[in-house]
Amino acid sequence: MVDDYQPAQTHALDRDCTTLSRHVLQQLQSFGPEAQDLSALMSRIALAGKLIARRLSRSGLVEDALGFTGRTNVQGEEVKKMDVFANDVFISVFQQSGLVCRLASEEMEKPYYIPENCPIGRYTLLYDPIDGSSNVDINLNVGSIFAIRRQTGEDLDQAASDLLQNGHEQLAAGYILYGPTTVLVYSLGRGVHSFTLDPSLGEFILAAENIRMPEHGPNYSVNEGNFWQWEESIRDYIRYVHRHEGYSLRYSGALVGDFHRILMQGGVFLYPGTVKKPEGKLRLLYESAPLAFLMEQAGGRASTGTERLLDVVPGELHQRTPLIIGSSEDVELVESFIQERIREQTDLVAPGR
Ligand code: P6P
Repeated sequence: MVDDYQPAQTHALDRDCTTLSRHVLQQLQSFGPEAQDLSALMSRIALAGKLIARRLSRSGLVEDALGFTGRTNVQGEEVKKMDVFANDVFISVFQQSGLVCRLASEEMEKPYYIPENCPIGRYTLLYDPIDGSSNVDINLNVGSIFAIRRQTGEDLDQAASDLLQNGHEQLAAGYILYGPTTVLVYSLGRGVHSFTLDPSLGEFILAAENIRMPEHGPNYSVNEGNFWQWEESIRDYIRYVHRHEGYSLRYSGALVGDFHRILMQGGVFLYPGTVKKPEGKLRLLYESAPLAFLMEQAGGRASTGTERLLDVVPGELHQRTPLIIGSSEDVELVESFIQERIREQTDLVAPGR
C-alpha cells in the first residue's frame, strides 16, 4: 500500500474524464446552484444528442425513422419522422428534471410547458431538433441547434413574450452535429468548446477548447440556385468570389454541417433574403441567434447584412432572419457590397446629400 498516493497525470485519462458536465463547472469556476443547474442542463442536452444519434445510426433499419409524417409544421414545411422523434426526445430528457420549464421549437407553434419544473426550473430551451432533416433519407449530416435562456416573470398567460429579446440574453448556445462522429459544440459565453461522443464510453469527451476563427477563410457557403432571387448586392458578392482565386463553394443544404465547416476552417455562410422574401428562410431564436452567439465567441461575426445578428429583437417566436456568418473579414466583405448598393440607392433618391 502506497502512502501519499499521487495519481499518474496521464493526459489520456484526464481527457477522458473531462466530460461535458465537468467542463461546464470548470468554465463557470463554481459549484454553486446555478453552475450545477447549467451543468445538469448541458448533460440532459448531451443525453438528447446520444438518443438522436442512436436513432439516426439505425434510421435505415427501424421503421418510422425515414420519410415524412404527412403533416406540415408551423412553418408550412413537411414534417419528417425524425423531426418528430427528435422534438420529443428533447422534451423527454427534461421531464422530471426540475430544470427547464419551457421548450420552444421549430416543430411547435407554441412553447411546450413542463409544469412540474416551472416553480423551480427558470430556464427555457429553444431548439431546432433536427436541422436539415431532408438529409436524413440520404445519409448525410444533420444537426440539432439549441439555446438556453432564463425565464423572466411568471408567464402566467403562457404567451412566452419574455423570449422576444435579443441574442445577448442567451445564457448558453450550441449544436450537435450528427456526422461520421457525433460532435457537440457549445459556449456559456466563455469561449467555444467541442466534444466528441465516444460510443464506447457513452460520453462526450473534450476535443477542442477555446476554438478561434481565422479572420479569413477559403469557403463560401450559399445556395447559388437562388442567385436570380437575391438583391443585386448579393449577386455582386457572388460575382466577386467567382472572379477571385482562393474561394471554394461548399454547401450541404444542412445549416449545422455548413456552419461547423466555417467554424473550423474559416470563410462565410450566407442565407440572405430574396427580393420576394427579404426576411430569408432561417429562424432567429433557435437557429441564427445560437450560431451567432457561438461565432462571436470564436472571434467571428454574424449579421443580417445590415445589423449585428445578436442585436435583433424578434417580434414573434418563429421570426425568420437573413444570415451572414463566419470569419470577420469575409462577413465584412459581404456587408460592403450591401452598403455600396444602399449608398447608390440613396444617391439616386437624394443626389448630393
Ligand atoms: P435551401 C434546412 O431545410 C435548412 O433549414 C438549413 O438547415 C439549411 O441551411 C437551409 O434550410 C437550406 O435551404 O433553400 O438551400 O434548401
